[in-house]
Amino acid sequence: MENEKGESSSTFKMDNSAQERSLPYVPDCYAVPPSYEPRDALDSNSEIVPTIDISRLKSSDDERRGVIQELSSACQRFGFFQGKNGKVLRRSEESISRDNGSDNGGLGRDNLSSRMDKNGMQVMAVNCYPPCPDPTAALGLPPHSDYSCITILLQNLTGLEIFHPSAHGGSGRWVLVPEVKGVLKVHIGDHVEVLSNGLYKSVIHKVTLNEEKTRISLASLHSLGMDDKMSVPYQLVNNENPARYRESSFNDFLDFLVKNDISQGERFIDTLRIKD
Ligand SMILES: O=C(O)CCC(=O)C(=O)O
Repeated sequence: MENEKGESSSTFKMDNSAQERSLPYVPDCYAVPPSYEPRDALDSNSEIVPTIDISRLKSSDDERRGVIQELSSACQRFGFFQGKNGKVLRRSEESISRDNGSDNGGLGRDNLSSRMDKNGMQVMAVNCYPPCPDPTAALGLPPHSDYSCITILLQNLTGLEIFHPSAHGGSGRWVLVPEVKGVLKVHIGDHVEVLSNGLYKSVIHKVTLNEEKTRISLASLHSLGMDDKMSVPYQLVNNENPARYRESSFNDFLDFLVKNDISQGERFIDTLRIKD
């Protein structure tokens, strides 16, 4: 459809964004809603975000067991780690599933890897966050978790913050992920929280803006196929430990996105939780 000037309603207008117009203030449409007020102040001690040398997975059995323990602990506490020196995806994926149970059932290394190899998807997101005149008034991305098994991320500047749920006696705290050269950030996604029946946490994260510099991040999300259901493996379920999540697929997640506003804090994984 065209207006009286002959412009199509689908025409993408250039030179119209807040950045291109060099606005010295944050327009209302970008302002952070009150519901995003930090649940607690940012923790400036970024040292606590674990950096793990993945190449040690190729070392002796003892060394390897040590790395798997470190990965497991990071996935339980944060749902996040920084991986250096390795083929991060394959090796961390294998270690995460191995630590999580035997290799011969629904959740083991071979099972998850072969499902990923057969039908798995990789989605690449290239995010560009222009400088913001008032970084306290807007966010690059609102708090969310990823509907993937894992997400691997590369950033040119700091800005990524993860929520550390057990900090401060359980009230939680945002932690700024430090920029360490040559290191990839690995997020545990909703799929792995379900696969581990809640042992590993799908990390809630958000992106803050920089007053002077443009931030760019490359996020590679790895998940099962569109209709492939992720469920809690029967090996993890017994009378004391019932299944805590319903099964779901990527397509179910997309349906949820159509019907809900995740910018208002809605999380798909919350709809999967089975109440006691
Ligand atoms: O830019 C970042 O650091 C995070 C990107 C992200 O969370 C996403 O693409 O879902």
